[in-house]
Amino acid sequence: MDLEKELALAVDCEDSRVKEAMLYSLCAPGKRVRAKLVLNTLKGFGIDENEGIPYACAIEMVHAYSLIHDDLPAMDNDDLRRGRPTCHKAFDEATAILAGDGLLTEAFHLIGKQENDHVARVCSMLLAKAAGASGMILGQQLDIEAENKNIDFDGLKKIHRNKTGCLLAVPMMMGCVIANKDEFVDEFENIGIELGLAFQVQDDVLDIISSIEVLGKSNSDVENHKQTSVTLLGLDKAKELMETLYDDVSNRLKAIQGFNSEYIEEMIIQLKVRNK
Ligand code: GRG
Repeated sequence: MDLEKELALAVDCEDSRVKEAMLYSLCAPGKRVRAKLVLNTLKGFGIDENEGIPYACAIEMVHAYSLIHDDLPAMDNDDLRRGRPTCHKAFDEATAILAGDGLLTEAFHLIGKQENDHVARVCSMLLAKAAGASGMILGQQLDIEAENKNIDFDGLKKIHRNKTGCLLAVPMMMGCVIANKDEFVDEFENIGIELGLAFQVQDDVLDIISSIEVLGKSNSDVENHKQTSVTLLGLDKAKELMETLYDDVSNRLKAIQGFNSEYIEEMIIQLKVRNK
């Protein structure tokens, strides 16, 4: 299975400038963490990963939309993403807004086209909740409100949980539903939120220790006067916390009966040593 090919095919709409912009951002070189979490959850339950491809693509489409909109001048006003000019720089602002809207909407179109009604309904509900105004959108709003403010680490954790955690938890939750293991959804949600916190603390660390060339994106946090795990805890404590959180996620996954955690654990090993 070629995930990159599947992603390009997932954008199933008329040829247009907005489709070009959607593909430009979706197919830019990302780590595909969210897609791989769906596929590796399925493998952990002994299910063929191909069953999860449309759902994995839908999550990456929602993620790509969030990155396009987050980079806009009205938000973080960033010029570089995934090592390339941001969507509004490569196209124009109006097209970038539409490309984000298009990816979000087409993600749900893709899920709605799937044959298994129960899986499609529950997965679209879970994805909408994670990306919506009680999840990622709320996180983004809280993040904007926190600019120039002295929030504490609990305040920052709330932002991270919503902005990053929800969209990192939902792939594993959807994996449970696709695998017909709905009873595991709540446990994977809790684990995914912790994984999201580890991932975001690491992002804060990388923003300090890695160069813009390696990261392939600008660090607008300083310019936008945002608190991060590093400004609140210090670099060493933030690194320590990241390690502890990743280890805890691995241990919690290992403890799930009937689930082979080795595939996601392997991802965690790779995530721990990422430099972007
Ligand atoms: C604008 C609706 C809206 C939401 C914005 C996703 C997001 C919320 C903002 C992007 C900025 C940011 C630092 C978000 C935290 C989540 C995060 C670490 C995103 C980057 O994810 P990676 O590292 O990116 O998986 P790639 O490019 O590898 O897919």
